[in-house]
Amino acid sequence: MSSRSPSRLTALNDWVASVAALTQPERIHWCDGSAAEDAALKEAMLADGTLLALNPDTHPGCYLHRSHPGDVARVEHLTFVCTTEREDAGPNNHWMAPAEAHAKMDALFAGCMKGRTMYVIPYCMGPIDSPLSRCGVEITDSPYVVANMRIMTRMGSAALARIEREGHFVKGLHSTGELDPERRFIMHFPEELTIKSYGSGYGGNALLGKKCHALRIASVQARREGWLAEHMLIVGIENPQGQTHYIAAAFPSACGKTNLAMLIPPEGYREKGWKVWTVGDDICWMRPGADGRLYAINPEAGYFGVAPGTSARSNPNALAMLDRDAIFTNVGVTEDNQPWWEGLDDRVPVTDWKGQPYDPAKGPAAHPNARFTVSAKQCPSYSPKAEDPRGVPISAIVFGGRRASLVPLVFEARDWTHGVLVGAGMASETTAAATGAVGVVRRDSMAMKPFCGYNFADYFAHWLSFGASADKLPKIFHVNWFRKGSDGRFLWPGFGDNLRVLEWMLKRCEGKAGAVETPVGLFPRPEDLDLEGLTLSEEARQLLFACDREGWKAEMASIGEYLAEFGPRLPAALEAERQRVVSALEAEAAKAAA
Ligand code: GTP
Ligand code: SPV
Ligand code: MN
Repeated sequence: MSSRSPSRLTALNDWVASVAALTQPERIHWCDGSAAEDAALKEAMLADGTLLALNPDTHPGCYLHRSHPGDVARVEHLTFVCTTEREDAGPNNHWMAPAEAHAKMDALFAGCMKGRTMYVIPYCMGPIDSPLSRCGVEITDSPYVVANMRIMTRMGSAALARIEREGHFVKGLHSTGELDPERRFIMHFPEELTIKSYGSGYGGNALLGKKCHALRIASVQARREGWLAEHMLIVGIENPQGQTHYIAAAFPSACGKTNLAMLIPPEGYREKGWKVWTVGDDICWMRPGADGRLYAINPEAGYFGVAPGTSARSNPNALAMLDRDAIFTNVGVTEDNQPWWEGLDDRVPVTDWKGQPYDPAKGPAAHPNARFTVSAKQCPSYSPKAEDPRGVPISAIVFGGRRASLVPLVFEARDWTHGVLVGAGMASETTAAATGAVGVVRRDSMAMKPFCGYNFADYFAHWLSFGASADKLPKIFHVNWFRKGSDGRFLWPGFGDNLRVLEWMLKRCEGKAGAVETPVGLFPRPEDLDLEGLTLSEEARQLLFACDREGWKAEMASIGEYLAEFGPRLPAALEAERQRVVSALEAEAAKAAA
């Protein structure tokens, strides 16, 4: 273990010293990211019960962590963007004045690490040698956070060397505190490239490289520097001719990014030679390259994935990477000490996520937001291009959400501006990834509602600006894997079969697939998709491909009300585009009536 601070990093050393003076830890440990350091930390966490070892024969190197039962997901109502001007945070964020927020947080942090070790974690988001990557340092008193950051980021000496070279980094200060929801805040200071998080040890609240840095802070930097920081998976689709095209897709939390990023092609596709390559499953940083295309990197090095629903049928790639060197948080365990969650298989667990004897009457064995943390390199479909410092060129951008009604399986935006409207207007049912009600439809522009570090009005303008600056932009699509039939069940089989939809998109990019123009966008007919080997009900064929004009009129009106919340700051071009769609719907209705 290295406990010496690096000498030539004045800004970093000064900040660490000032944090230590505030939090008063017993020890300071500079993380080097080594295997020995990881082993020693895990040893200590096993000793104090932070981690429980899982079955070493079936799951070598795997551990279970049970969080505090009141600390199981992101807390959007306690997450703030603290800009000098309230308007810069926008109606999409909770806001607090920076001075007030610092005072509030520093009062919580004062003396909070007494008797404990303060860990200093230098990390790099993105391949260590990529110009698209950015570094940060997280200070935390949680060894569980250190172990997760080691998997999720490029953590340790190499990152420190890059910070030393570049001289700047994002500062993140975290303490688990008392895990009291009344003393829990996740604060962002984009103008100072600083994050302060107190009172939660969970996921996006505590692993500050992820949502706090790579989305909320990075989105602000991206706007300033002409790139995009998005809540998107990145997947490569290799066709039987051996060409690989990359797709970036934004779905809200727990709406299918990890699953789409590592899908297994349907049998007929596999036989023909289709392959899928996973670049990233949650976050995408992209910028125009010299050739006018958008190039994307995955800033993360691991997956912090939803466990429930992951099975040999739904996501065999995920299952294959979870039998060694993984951390499971809030799952149940079987009699022989294997991790278990709802949807995995039909074994019956003995212990639930709270450590109580499993009793189905008392709720699920795994918390609905139970997660696994695992290195991306363990994924069988891990793309060889994922480490490419140049990133991968994006052919299509996809937006999508959980919509039980109205929204078809897939449609294409007519151009970039229309695509930005489609992304800005998207909505989805809320999930267990954040605390609060589940299943409520809300607008979640570009799946960034909880993650955009600035005013959405400015964010939409930033998206629109690419229409003029990059000349070989991806086509934009919208998908919905979650449309339900009259029996309340999903109409589309989803998972591997989603490749059928991706193939149509890539063919559209090459001008090789049909579509019908509607006021809402370009819709495939069932015969435009390869549905061979699938049995879809008549209702599914009807609803998945139909454009419900009346329903869309109401939807466009509702999107209008939503966009109006952003006031005069909303780009006029976006409202004009919405008007264009409304007019097209009305013109069609008038023609039908005539
Ligand atoms: P975050 O990590 O929270 O950002 O979530 P995510 O977008 O990566 O979602 P993930 O792929 O983990 O899927 C969340 C849940 O949706 C899981 O329970 C999946 O089984 C389920 N799911 C994913 N894809 C599909 C699909 O195509 N159809 C259906 N019906 N369910 C799906
Ligand atoms: C999400 O909620 O979108 C996640 C999980 O990916 S967390 O890291 O908690 O944000
Ligand atoms: Mn996510």
